[in-house]
Amino acid sequence: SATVPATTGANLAAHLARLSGQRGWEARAAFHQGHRTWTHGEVHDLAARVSGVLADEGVRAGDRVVLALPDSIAWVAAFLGVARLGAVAVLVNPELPATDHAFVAADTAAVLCVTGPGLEDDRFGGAARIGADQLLALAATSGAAEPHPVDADSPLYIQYTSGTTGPPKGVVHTHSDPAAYHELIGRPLLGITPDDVTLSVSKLYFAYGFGNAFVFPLFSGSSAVLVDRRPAPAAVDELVARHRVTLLYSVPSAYAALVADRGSGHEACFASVRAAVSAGEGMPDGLGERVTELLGAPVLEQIGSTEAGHAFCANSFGHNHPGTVGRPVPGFEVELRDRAGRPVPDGTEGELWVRGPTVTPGYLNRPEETARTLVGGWLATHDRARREPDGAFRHLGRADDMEMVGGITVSPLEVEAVLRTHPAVREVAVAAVTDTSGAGRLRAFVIPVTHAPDGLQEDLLRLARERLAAFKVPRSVSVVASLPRTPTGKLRRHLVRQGAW
Ligand code: 3SK
Repeated sequence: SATVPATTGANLAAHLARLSGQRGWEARAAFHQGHRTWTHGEVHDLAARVSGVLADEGVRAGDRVVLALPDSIAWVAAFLGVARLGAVAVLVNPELPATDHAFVAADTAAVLCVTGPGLEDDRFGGAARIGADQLLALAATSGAAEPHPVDADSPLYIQYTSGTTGPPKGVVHTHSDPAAYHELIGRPLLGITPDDVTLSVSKLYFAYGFGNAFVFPLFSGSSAVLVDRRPAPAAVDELVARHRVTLLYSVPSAYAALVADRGSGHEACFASVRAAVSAGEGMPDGLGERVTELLGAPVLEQIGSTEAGHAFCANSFGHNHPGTVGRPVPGFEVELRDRAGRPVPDGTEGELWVRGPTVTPGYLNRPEETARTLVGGWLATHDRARREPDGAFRHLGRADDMEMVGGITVSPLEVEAVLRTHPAVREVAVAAVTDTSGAGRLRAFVIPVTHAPDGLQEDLLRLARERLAAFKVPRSVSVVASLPRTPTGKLRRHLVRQGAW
């Protein structure tokens, strides 16, 4: 950026507003919330006036502003309003406990927090606070602030990611990243056009949801349905039918819930869907076929990370290899390395390392973590995978997923795959849980399809004994109502190990 002068053209909010005008999208639907639709023109006009309110509240270029509110038009306008000022939006889950919000506000030294309902307390420490409703009410009579000139690599937003240990880390992304998500993934791989309608089960404050339901619609002139909470299966049916959704983005556990309790075959409410994108973790065997049967559309699996910004491997209509996360997104390089960071021979399992245009410049305030994770421009994802002959990657779990039981390493994914073949099992997680003697014992936790049939636990243990080596057979099986997952659907195996969720 030293040689590229800062311009308002590089400012994401200014760029998107101009794009909408140039392409004639002003009167087209951009976001649907409840029974109201906002057009692209209305969104950019509202965002410009929100930037005026934020400037009046004292927000300046480079300041951090926490957005702690559910997916809504207020979220969209606040993000673009912050971007227009050259300030940095900090995206957080509004449902986090107060201590987590306090941590994020302090870590980012936020000047202002835009909050949703129920967050009126003083959890954000010294930062000022404005409610989303008040922000929109003030915007109704406010003028717009001028877009602030920025470099393409000026920070635009920060998302938090939790490691297996230590506090969450703030991942920084820049003003040029969203255009790259669309130019590398949304347009070429998903073929998004102005006629598409998106429903993303993953929320806007996550990397997956941010690209799906905010970036792609604004860069393509299409629209997205915004829902404040993760929709239950019946709500997905209703929203897809009402808005004639064409692109459904979800995660394997939510797809499993969507297909559960249904007969076989296609259901008419899904007639508009042209693709079901899945990320967050691998699709269990057989689930992709059941989703395709129900929706009448292909399942396109992909993998990404908060640090990469969006997907770095993806299937597409032109090349869909079920059971894999697809080939590297053109523009990204992907390598498999061993634990020491050396490339592994083709066909062998290794850890995924990624290099590409949207990889984060680093973690906020964490130089050591940044140096460990970003080595020579390559991002260590800690995902294990194997390259298939067609160049697609088969995801084999997290590098930190292996369990030690009696001094022997066990892949919980292998045990889970066996237990999942039982027709009464909807979801399963296996982990080594420390017992009162201090020893790690393999334990399985299952969510049944409906209610647990009599003798389910004994059946599952019998199945495990038949199919697995003795040291891989769980000591016990517990029926649970939920499993600890990130909102993008990844299992929080460290919480399963602690038996605490
Ligand atoms: O969780 C993922 O694998 C993912 C996929 C696409 C975009 C972003 C993310 C985090």
